[in-house]
Amino acid sequence: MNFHVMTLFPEMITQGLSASILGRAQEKGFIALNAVNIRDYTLDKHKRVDDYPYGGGAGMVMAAEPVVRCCRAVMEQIAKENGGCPDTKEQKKCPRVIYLTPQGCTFTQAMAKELAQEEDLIFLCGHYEGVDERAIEMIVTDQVSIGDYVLTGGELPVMVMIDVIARLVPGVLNNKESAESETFQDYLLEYPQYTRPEVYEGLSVPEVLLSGHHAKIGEWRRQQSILRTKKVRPELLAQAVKEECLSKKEMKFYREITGDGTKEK
Ligand code: 6GU
Repeated sequence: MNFHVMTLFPEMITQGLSASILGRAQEKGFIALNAVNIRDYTLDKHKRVDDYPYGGGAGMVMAAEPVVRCCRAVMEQIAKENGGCPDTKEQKKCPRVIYLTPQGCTFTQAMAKELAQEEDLIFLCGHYEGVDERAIEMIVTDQVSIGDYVLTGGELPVMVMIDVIARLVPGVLNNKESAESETFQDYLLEYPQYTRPEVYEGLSVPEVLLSGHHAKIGEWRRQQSILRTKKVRPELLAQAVKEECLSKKEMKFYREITGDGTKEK
């Protein structure tokens, strides 16, 4: 899968995604990262990419021209790489162009799963007070935010999105890592983990984990997930119940801890 990022700070993207699992995934060719500098596409003689907002107000606005020209160049590059066969006149579908903005829909695991099906994704990182609306109208297919807070630009959000999407691409995680990738699948948070030593500064590992009794361990872990989700994300647990993600036994446990006897059958 190919990630194309249009930004004023390409080195921030390449460096930020070069370590650990995503670094390895690039080396092995499971994903490719193409960070493109929007400034390379300005026609301004002083290489400016921003200007004052019409109507006044604080800050600067990224001009439409460099953004649109940059996007067209990336699209052409993708078309060239995909359309190697001159015999087939087959029309490739246009890649999605995602604008990172606090004005977008909130990014979710479900959205990531859908985007992970694409062969190419183009991201536009805004800066200053935003991007000229005409550029957004012309090139953008999706507007995405990563949460209800304001960042200085789209670079950190795009790294978050690429990390989440990339780990869903086959080959990026090894089997062991991918087995652990089920969080949010059934609306429950992960259970607590422990490793050696058995006692650390007087704190012991829960007895059940040392028992070797796999069914009991599995049951305990699910209960811990339910307890944790109830404590910090009660709305997620409500979803889990609503979508019938809990077993009969787990529903009994749920009613015990919530004191909800109304659904007793
Ligand atoms: Cl995508 N961009 C900026 N600048 N701030 C954000 C955001 C995006 N998502 C949450 N806050």
